Amino acid sequence: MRVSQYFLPLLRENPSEAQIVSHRLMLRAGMIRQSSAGIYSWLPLGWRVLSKVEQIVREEQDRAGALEILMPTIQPAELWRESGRYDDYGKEMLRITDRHDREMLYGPTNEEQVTAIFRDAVKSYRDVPKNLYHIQWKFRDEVRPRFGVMRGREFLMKDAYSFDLDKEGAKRAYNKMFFSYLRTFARMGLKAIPMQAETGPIGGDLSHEFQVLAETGESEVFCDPAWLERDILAGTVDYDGDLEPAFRDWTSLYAATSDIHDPAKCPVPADKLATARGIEVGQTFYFGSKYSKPMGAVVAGPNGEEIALEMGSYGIGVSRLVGALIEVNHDDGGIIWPEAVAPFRIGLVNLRVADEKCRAAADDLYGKLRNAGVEVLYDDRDESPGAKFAAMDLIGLPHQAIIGPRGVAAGTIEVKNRRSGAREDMPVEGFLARFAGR
Ligand code: 5CA
Repeated sequence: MRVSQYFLPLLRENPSEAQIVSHRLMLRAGMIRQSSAGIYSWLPLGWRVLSKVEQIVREEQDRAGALEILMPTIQPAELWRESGRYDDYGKEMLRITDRHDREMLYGPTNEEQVTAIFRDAVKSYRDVPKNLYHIQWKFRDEVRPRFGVMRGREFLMKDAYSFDLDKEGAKRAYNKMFFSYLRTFARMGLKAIPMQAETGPIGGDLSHEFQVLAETGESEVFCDPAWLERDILAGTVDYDGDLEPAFRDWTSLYAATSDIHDPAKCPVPADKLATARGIEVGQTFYFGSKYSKPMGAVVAGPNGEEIALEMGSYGIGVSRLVGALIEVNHDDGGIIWPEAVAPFRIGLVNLRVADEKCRAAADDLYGKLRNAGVEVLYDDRDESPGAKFAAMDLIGLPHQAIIGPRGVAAGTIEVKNRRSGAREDMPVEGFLARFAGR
């Protein structure tokens, strides 16, 4: 993509409404624009990152055996009356009346909707277990939407729902999601620690919040520092095997949010306990028959007996993750994208657009990178080198390839690593071998 043809409305100044760094940088880097409080449009650069985050979430859900569906954003109120949550949910639910005076709502979550789908389609124990998920926009009329996409009113969530015949089955489903979450966040380069949690309005008796440690996190968290050494990607997760021993091992290390943490009962001595702030990027719940019983989601067992399905639900804040990624990956110059979610891998900068040789060299390299399928953003604008460097640092692509008269004469490209700041002059062929696999 050429910057001259892109839609990248960068801001030079810090927007006054943004209190935290991810919100500031997402506005300045032209990733999002606010539509109304807590509701955002995603511009091309932001949309690319959101899509990459979404794709990693999807791949790890699929790997764990969950099946992707897509449920609507607007749901009928009747469903929520069946579960008894219509009145309980209070002002956080956006209620809508259609032209026929039917009561509808913009879904804040989908337990009722998915339970109704399952109840109507599945009648026999043979068709269980299943785990259905979707990646869809939610609406919660938060009292204080703030911090940009971190606490929005409209936000993108991945929510999965498991259906099992008994508690043991439901625990197996829970374990699969638990490990798929560890892998999902690790693939984005995030250290997300599962913490025992309260279940809140979703209900149930087993729940973990996955917290990414960051100074600006909304929750106060406590954990065994040994958590920080763990790496889920170092091994493989056997989703067909018994995950319970591994689950026990991972959860044997202490980790709790301030809602649950009790210094008197904490097994880690106070001087060894890590205290930090966390951003909740996901939460898992096991709640048994809380929805299946009132909504009549039952199947016939092997002897014809009626079995109320055992359920769990598993959410990931997909749009919040984009903010969380920036909170832990930035410096004074701007964002520093981990490769896995970077909107483009390489930022190609032509320092001297008026120079025929520079232009030819940059165009040639751009064509070769594109042909090799490398995601490259090419700054071909007639701007000062200073402005171009600042823009590249701000948008945070992992590698910058800089073309100027000196390098063109020598047949080299200056390559800058955004994270380390290291610069190196590379021959064009060496550069292509490294980044375009030639
Ligand atoms: N139905 C369950 C799980 S599917 C559920 O709704 N869980 S939740 O309430 O914990 O939300 C799941 C995730 O969505 C949270 O962990 C958080 O990362 C994200 N999330 C929740 N509220 C917001 C919000 N207002 N803005 C951005 N992300 C949010």
